[in-house]
Amino acid sequence: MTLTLSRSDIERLADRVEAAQDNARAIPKLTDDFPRMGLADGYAVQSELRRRRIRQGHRLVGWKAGLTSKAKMLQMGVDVPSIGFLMSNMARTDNAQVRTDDLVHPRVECEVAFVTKKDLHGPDCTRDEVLAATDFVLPAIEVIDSRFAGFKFDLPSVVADNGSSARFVTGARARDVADLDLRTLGVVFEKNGVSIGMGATAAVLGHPAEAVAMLVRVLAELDEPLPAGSFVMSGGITEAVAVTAGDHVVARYQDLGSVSVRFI
Ligand code: OOG
Ligand code: MG
Repeated sequence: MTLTLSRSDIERLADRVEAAQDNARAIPKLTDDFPRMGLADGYAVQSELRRRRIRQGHRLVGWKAGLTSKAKMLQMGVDVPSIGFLMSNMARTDNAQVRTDDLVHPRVECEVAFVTKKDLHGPDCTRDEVLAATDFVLPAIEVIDSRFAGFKFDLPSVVADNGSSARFVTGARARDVADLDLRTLGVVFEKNGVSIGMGATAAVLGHPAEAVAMLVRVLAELDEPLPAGSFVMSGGITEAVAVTAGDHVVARYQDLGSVSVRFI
């Protein structure tokens, strides 16, 4: 991947994204000022942001795949999957409260999360390798929050903003992939008791483990492995839905159980 940004531009853009994340303030998408920015530039800014978060004392717990379903690609107008990093301070337990004041314009997504028990790496990683390396899967909700005004962006900008990562919530029940057909699991997504979406896990690149394999292949381009014990979100099955304080969101999965989150 070739860069168009200089090292000082990468740092300047990381400053912008970091401030927008920390202050929950929307900024214009980065390509408005740097129209030649490409995907590699986006990942260079994201990697700089990851180094800063680690320096600040947060622990890298894993990674997320994003824009891995047609519903999400159509909603965001981006047709290439992407990845982002997940830090310890983004994690919330089942039915936790999430403060909306800390976020610009949060949205929720229902996703299957993987926890790995073997290292995965390399540009040829396959779905079967992912399944063999999976310790267990969990039902999850991702709370995304683009830092770009109007939740409008292009691929390089959203990658620089760490794939809109903000919070993630996991259900308590861990399941072995050998006991499930991970391709055909249904999910009903509800807000305040009303269905806001439903789908099946095949919506995610045909099989959610395919999204994890994609993520490992992108990590290989960044010279990063996916170590054993990593937590990985495989991407929203349905469209993301906006939430505000007072909302209660539940994802009810076939065979995986439910996971919920409350917004205050
Ligand atoms: C980018 C992040 C997408 C997913 O699950 O597809 C994502 C965005 O839509 O803001 O997390
Ligand atoms: Mg997501």
